[in-house]
Amino acid sequence: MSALVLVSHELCPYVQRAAIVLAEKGARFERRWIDLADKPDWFLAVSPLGQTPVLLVDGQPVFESAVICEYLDEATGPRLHPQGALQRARERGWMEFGSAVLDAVAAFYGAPDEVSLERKRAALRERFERLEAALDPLGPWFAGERFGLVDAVFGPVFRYFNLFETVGEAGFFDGLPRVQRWREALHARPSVRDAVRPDYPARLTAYLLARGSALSRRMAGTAAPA
Ligand SMILES: N[C@@H](CCC(=O)N[C@@H](CS)C(=O)NCC(=O)O)C(=O)O
Repeated sequence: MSALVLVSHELCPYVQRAAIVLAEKGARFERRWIDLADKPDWFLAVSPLGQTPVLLVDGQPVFESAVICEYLDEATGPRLHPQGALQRARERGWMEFGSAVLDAVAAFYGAPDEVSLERKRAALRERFERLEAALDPLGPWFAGERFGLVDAVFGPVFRYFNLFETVGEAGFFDGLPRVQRWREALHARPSVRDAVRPDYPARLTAYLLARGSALSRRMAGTAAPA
């Protein structure tokens, strides 16, 4: 078995994907934490885009989270991707969609003013309505009874909403029962739960408060009255 090191940032949702897949595989791996605000030279040497995650496999870097997940799925059992080429392609498409949802989440928490915050909220809601239509009717996972790579991608997406709800930003999943059930199943999955450190909520809160965004002001209780 190769020596695996997952180069990580404490808040990075893309890192979490790889950590979830590693846990699902039961793989032994080391986590090496870095500060993206102060990237060490050794990290820049192995990360062509200067981004986390990077997986070091016997010292050889693999970058881009989807590529890391696919590599791990090919290299170690049990397979998380489905057997059929078409089904695999479809799930890869929804993994890409997961990255677009992460962009929409960042646009929401980074929205500079109240008008754009509401616009970004609506855009995010539209993404989840799309997912509702794509999810397996019985669940609990994206495609039914098999936990797949696409499920690993969405664990970190839903984690943001745990925090949003504690600061009164709720209702994103109202009327979307399949999405709600999927979110709950992911929340309870040990690989998803353990993909972040225990201080993650406090760190994310500090990060969001420091954005200078409409959400930061709401969180700090300084939003202008509507
Ligand atoms: N497409 C990349 C995105 C990774 C990414 O955006 N990583 C962020 C942290 S979550 C990063 O390293 N940002 C630092 C930078 O871009 O300088 C992937 O899927 O791995």
